[in-house]
Amino acid sequence: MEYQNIFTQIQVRGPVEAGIPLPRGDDERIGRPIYNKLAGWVGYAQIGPIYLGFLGTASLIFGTIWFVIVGMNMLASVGWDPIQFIRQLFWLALEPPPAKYGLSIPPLNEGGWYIISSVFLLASVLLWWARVYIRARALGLGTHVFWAFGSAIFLFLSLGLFRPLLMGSWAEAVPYGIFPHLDWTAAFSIRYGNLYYNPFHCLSIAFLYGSVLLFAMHAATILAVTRYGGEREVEQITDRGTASERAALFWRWTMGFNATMESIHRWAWWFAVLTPITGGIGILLTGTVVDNWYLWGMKHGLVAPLPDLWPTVVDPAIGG
Ligand code: 07D
Repeated sequence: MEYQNIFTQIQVRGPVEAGIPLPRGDDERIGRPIYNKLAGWVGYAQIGPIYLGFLGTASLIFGTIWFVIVGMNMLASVGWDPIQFIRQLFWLALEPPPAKYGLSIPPLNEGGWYIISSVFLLASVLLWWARVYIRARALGLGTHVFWAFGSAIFLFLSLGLFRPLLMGSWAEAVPYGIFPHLDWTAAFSIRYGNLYYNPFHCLSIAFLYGSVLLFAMHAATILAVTRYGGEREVEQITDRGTASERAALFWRWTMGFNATMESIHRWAWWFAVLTPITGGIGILLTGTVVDNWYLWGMKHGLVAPLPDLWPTVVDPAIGG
């Protein structure tokens, strides 16, 4: 078999494995493992068994309840017509309550369903988060994935819980719907004077794009040295050979400095985690501490004053 390491990988198929024995008191892993060629093209060819346990099962049930409440409300909004539901799906939404209800509980059809479904979504996400922690500990791993997921949950909660609480209104939360949540994002930016001038939005973008750059550099470097065993990254940290030596040399020659087989993952983790952390800070400041990021930017010398090219134009809305 020809080994072309950008597109293909060798599919390893031995006897199916269940993984290490689990601690006492844990549930059984479920599902009979199978081999799948498609899965083998993108990852490992074996699918299952999966560990669901109490937290996983509860999380899926709560997540499904959220999903069904949102779907049923969307269906109700098109008069229970399944054809219109499918045709308009991308435009349909379950909206948060109107501002007049503040933080009180509104009637079901005016945001009540939104609040109820949000409680289920919150429970589902937090249960999954706990599951990630417990599964990592059961395998004797560090809790890095748990903390990274936690940073995403911080942004999710900043948008849907912390900021609405700080603003005193559930109306500030994000609608559930494909285009409606995008419209909300655009409207939020305009309402607060253009989010581009929010320095934490800038930082978040820097970490987001930085993550992409690091991901591409790391992936390309490792693929380039797989012929020397470079994808066996952990062994390469301690038992250094041609692969990691050459990868390091490549970067030291091209940019004068190189990460190590270990530190590159630290860089990647921090860049990824700082994207939603800085983002969440930016969201919490918007409308609470800063009302208009454009005016804020003018005041702090972030926005360059427009060049005086034409005679002053009088705003027709003001008259004169
Ligand atoms: C959203 C949080 C984690 C999510 C979780 C989800 C489930 C259920 C259900 C499968 C991603 C839990 C839920 C699991 C799933 C089912 C059924 C993480 C999230 C835990 N922006 N912008 C960012 C850029 C503009 C705006 C971040 C770029 C405009 C707002 C990021 C541009 C306007 C917000 C970013 C650009 C605007 C952001 C997000 C360019 C109007 C945010 C980081 C080139 C469109 C968010 C501070 C992230 C934020 C955010 C990038 C432009 C508005 C860096 C590149 C000017 C309102 N923007 N943006 O990781 O943090 O998200 O802002 O133009 O709230 Mg922006």
